[in-house]
Amino acid sequence: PTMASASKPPFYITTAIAYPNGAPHIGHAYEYISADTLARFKRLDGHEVLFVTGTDEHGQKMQQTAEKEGIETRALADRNSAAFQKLQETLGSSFDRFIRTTDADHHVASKAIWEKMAANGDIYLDKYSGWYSIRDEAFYAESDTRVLEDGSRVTNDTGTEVEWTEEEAYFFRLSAYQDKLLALYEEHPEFIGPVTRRNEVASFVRGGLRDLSVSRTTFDWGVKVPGHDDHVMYVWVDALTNYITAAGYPDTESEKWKKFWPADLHIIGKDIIRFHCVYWPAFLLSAGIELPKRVFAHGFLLNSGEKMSKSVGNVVDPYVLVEEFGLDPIRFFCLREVPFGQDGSYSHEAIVARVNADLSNELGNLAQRTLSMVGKYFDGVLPEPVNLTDADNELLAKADGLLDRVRVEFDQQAIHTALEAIWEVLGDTNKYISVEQPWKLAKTDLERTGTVLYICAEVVRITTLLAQPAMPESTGRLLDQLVVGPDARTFDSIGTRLKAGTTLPKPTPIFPRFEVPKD
Ligand code: ME8
Repeated sequence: PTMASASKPPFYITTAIAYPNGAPHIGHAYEYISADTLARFKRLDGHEVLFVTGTDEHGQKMQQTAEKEGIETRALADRNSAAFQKLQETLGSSFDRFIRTTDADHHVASKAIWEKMAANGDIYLDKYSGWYSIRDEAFYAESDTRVLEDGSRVTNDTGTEVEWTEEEAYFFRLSAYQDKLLALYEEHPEFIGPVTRRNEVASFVRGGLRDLSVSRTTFDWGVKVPGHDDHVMYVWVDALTNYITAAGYPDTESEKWKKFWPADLHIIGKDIIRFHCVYWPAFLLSAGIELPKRVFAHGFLLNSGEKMSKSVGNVVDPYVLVEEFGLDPIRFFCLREVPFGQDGSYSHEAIVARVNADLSNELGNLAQRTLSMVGKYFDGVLPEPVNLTDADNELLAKADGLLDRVRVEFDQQAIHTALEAIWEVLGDTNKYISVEQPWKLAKTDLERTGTVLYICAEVVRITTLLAQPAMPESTGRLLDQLVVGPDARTFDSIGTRLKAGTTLPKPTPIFPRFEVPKD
């Protein structure tokens, strides 16, 4: 966690923890980039942030995959968990902890919450018989499944295969929480975002809740149920618990716990809303633990409009994209192109179009023109702005007002509209520079030329500061060119101004243009 001013509350943000049963794909990368951007925004805005991500290593899917590969489950988990961590690092993710559910402290926390739920009378022993999807790690009512022509049975929702399961199991009294959950959605409408998701969850809960099977006895790869070594916890019980493990649970007297729990924001994908918005708050209510403030579900990333699948062969390796376009252009594309909370599509053409228009033209070109004219007409010394016109003041005021606008968007996880607002001001600045024409002014009025260039440089500084969460690396290089020091890059520096008289280095373009491929 980073240090921050005392006046702003700490901020705890998490991603889903991925199943490391295979290599990470672009969907995982999308979630990491988004959550990292939200975490970085809060840090730059003066909050002490705890950003947690990791891997969900237990359950039947992991054990089954390992058996197929002929290796120990632990070895599969180690290998793939490392691949997920490496992806995060490649994406520039600023996570504070990479939690693995096989970590010792996580087993302690999982047992502790289980014991609380049991002590509250919410856990009882019975027999489960019904359908289970190993792919989804989820139980399904028969009415939520159908039989295909080949005789196999799949879920209506996710299309994954289910198998008949009969075993002794502990159950969680989920049915007892229906009213409390409905009251939660009612009293805290902000608990689930986007809004449409809240309506879906509420109507699901209104339809009635059945008690949930929360332990398994037909395999043993999991957290052992306290006092009942022949049972392992249902993987979702321990998976969700990762969020409190990382905040220090069960040590509820610790600094960390007091500072960071309840979590401010769980970022997840739309396919796991029910687990996070129904089961998770019910477990916490049962255990007497405060509820997280908000769960936000992002959409799915589709390849040119099609769902990625191994059988279609269109699964995109995030490393290949980063290799081809560079990290920050990919981050920017994901964040700007896809309205956060909705599904999004990516294609080579769409990436090239977005990156060329917004990064290369609107920002890169503006910065490069401005800085090279400072070089050409002022020997690289930032000129003093004098006799500001209405147009100058108007543009500066827009840039100065951006932080407030962008903060409102970020607080609703509207990352795309936050970036849109920043780029709107860059658009205004590009119009301004083509109206003012400093390259012509330089022949007649050097003073006015200097003012125009100063204003442009100042807008570039402010917009670049605000774009840092999305593109940490390239904005850093651009701020270097503006001689904005490391201590002047947090958002409280937005209210300052570039110092006239500063010598700027010879600029180099930050955002290359891409060609549309022939095929
Ligand atoms: O669900 N586009 O793990 P997971 C965008 N272990 N997001 C996607 C995606 C896509 N194409 N495919 C998957 C799990 N995701 C559980 C989570 S949390 C306590 C346990 C998202 O590896 C998905 O929605 O299947 C989820 O948020 C994350 O990637 C991990 O998915």
